[in-house]
Amino acid sequence: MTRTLASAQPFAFSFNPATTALIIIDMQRDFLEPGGFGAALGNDVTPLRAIIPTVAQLLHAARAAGLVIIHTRECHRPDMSDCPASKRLRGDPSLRIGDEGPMGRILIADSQGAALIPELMALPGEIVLDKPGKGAFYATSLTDILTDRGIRQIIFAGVTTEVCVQTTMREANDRGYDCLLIEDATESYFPAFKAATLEMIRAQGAIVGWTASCAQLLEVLDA
Ligand code: C5J
Repeated sequence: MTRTLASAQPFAFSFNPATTALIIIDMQRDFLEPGGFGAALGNDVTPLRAIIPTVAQLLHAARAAGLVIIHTRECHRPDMSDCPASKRLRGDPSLRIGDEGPMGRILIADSQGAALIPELMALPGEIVLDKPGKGAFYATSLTDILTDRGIRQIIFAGVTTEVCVQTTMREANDRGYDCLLIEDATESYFPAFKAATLEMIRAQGAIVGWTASCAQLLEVLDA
């Protein structure tokens, strides 16, 4: 049955729980805990940790409503054959992708750092999608996963707003999905980048998609 989130911006967002997926982007220890990749790039992880309770609330509500749940992880194979040199060598981080850090090798699939944070572990039956890029459609089976399950609308949460979340939302929008980003369930290391991303997503008549708060969505999802 179609539900309408009348308070979404820039106008009402309609979705059917039976054809909607929740995609939680990269809520991994490497981005949210000290000693990971985000910190190695010089970032303070504290603002990202502040959204954990809201993402958990969203996840529980989505599970209760029977949405398809997909968790993504930005990470690479241990042999790093899926990590271009341009990505590994970019900038001057204190630890590069593949280097040994306090949580194992940075952004490598089997390391502790690449794992989802304990507060947001996937349940059996939920999809955990490893992706080598910023966008979750690049070099993954996400298109097949969504098509097989009849998904038409996608609700997004996770980190970081202007990098992996925005890239994936734009990829999804181009593929014909209606996309809603939950404002208080996404975060950036840079507050101005988050604010700009939310604005550019919903500008020009929802050119990339819609935004709403978690409480606004839950009012409709729980109804
Ligand atoms: C970044 C991400 N910021 N998950 N990754 O490098 O947004």
